[in-house]
Amino acid sequence: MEQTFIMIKPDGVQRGLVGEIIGRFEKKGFSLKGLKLVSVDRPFAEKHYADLSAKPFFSGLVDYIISGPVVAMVWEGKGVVTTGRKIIGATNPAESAPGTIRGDYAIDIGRNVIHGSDSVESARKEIALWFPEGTVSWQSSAHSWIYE
Ligand code: DAT
Ligand code: MG
Repeated sequence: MEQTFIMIKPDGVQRGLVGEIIGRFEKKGFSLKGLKLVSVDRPFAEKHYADLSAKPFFSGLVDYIISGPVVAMVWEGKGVVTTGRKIIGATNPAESAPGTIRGDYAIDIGRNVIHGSDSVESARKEIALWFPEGTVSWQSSAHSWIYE
């Protein structure tokens, strides 16, 4: 089944939003397959955001991601990449709809609380980068109550 990489950024951890964010993915019906609290160094953060290395905000973005621990997660479920992005909301919180994580909990684009993979291919790469040790294979006992 489809998987996505979700990361609660340092501001989300510092602001005590970890439980709230995990709860939203859990209550939707997605399954948690990997979870860790980790501080990453500059080369690692630069690798995660390599596609954005030419952007003027790149070094500020990397400074932000390495400014404190982050919660790295793998979530699984039907359509989880696209639906995960909807749960997260638009990149700029000024444009994120209320009810989304960024719409409810963020104001500035450079403090937008959470990352989610933008495609199945990015998810595959990001999961390989953040979880080289692999993830956990299990199926929720609620599976048949969530999927028809
Ligand atoms: P997203 O995180 O929604 O996938 P992205 O991949 O385009 O967005 O950019 C990664 C992060 O970089 C984003 O969460 C916040 C920051 N960012 C993006 N565009 C920015 C901009 N114009 N100014 C400042 N920071 C920006
Ligand atoms: Mg992105």
